[in-house]
Amino acid sequence: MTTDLTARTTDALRTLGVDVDAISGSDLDARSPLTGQSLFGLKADTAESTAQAIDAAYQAHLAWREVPAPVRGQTVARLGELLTEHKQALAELVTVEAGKIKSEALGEVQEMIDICQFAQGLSRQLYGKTMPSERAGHRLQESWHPMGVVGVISAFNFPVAVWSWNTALALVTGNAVVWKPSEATSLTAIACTALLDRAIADTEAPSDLGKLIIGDRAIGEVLVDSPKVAVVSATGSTRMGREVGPRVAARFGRSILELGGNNAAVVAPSADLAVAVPSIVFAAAGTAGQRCTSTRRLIVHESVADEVVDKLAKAYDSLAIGDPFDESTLVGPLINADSYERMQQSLAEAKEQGGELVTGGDRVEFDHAPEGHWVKPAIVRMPSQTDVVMRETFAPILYVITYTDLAEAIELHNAVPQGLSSGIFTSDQAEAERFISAAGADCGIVNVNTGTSGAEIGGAFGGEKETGGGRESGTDAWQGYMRRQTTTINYSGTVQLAQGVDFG
Ligand code: UN1
Repeated sequence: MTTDLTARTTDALRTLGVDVDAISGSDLDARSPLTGQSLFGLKADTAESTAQAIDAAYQAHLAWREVPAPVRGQTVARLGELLTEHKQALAELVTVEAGKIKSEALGEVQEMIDICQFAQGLSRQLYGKTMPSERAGHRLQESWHPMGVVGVISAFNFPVAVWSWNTALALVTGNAVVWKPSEATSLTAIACTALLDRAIADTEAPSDLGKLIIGDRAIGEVLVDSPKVAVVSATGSTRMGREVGPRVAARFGRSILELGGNNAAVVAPSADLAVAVPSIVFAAAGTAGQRCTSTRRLIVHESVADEVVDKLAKAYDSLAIGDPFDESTLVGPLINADSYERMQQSLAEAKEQGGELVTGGDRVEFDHAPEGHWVKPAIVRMPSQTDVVMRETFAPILYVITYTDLAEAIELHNAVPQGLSSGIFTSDQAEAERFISAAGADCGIVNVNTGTSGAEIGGAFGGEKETGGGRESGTDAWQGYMRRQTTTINYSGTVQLAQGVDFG
């Protein structure tokens, strides 16, 4: 299996324009959760080569910031074209390295194409406001300028889309990017960088606009601490964000944090279960529960709880678990053994805290991949929102708790420290409105009759509280990659001070 997978991966890399011999080395293993084994060895970066990459990106940005934004948009548009052309090959690498099923891997690449198109449109819409001045013959305006170098730290679970959200916006807004991907997904990162380099060459943009650094946290620290990196956009655990956020803040850098979620779906008595159940199954068990937006808590009205749990359990029992390359598979492997261990640990704690396992939780073993870690997605009924429920376990566990009235559901919903994504399933409009109102769910994403995962790129993506407060992708998230400049222009030929101040 590993030999086949190595050959398949090498083919995909070549199709994507990667010089496989040039990346080979012995510093780091490229692994696949499909086998749990190493595919081949890679070269890694050092603190020194990271500092060089930052310097090169900084120099590239100096030229790039003077290129008109709509022209910058052409480079990103070209990246979108190359992604469209290479969609299959890149999705194949996403499956190999992150273990995503084919359809989700293709969806992730589609998300990249979408953001490139969005960013190109945006390149003509980096609007600044003009405000009326209180002084005669004066104009007051805001304009937006590039920040410099944007450092992107990304996680294994969206190995390519999260980079593209940041990179597409950072590039059209006139920045250069230095990317530190998860060590688990170096190959997809190498492939994306090859495509970006091609887009840069095809559009005659500065060659060092998109640098990649491969390796462990030590090189990430160089990125986080470098005063040349104006913005650090980091996706990962809240624990990681607790380190990155204060370190960037200590040097007055800007950070965009997309951290842990503990997303809940509320199921009201009036919910259309034909919509609710499949939506919850996708959000909770899809991607093997490894999205930051995965549904981890089900807050269900007591009058429908048994029926909903029963329907979910039936759906869970029919989920095809296995090789993500197989079209019929819906649940692929967990990323590694640690992830499996953490899931087992949480299930044991849930039991100690009064939980009752409804279904799932056991390992599914395949002869061809003894070191792979597949699990049956689990549903656990909990007596209340205990400690284990308050915490994000990055695996397919759905904790079920019941409520009696909507106010209680909202209270339970908001009681966790994280605030990324939420959803309510209801046919009662007043209830839906209440849930999305200021007095409702406290997340960055609040859906109605739609699951917590699978957001479109057009909306700003991110969450509150321990999720970190950052926003990426749609609407005005581009402002996170630019500095705002306020300008007063005096064309009156006289001196007039604001606020009516008289200075002789
Ligand atoms: C993530 O898991 O870090 O909304 C991002 C979603 C995807 C992005 C998830 N569009 O589930």
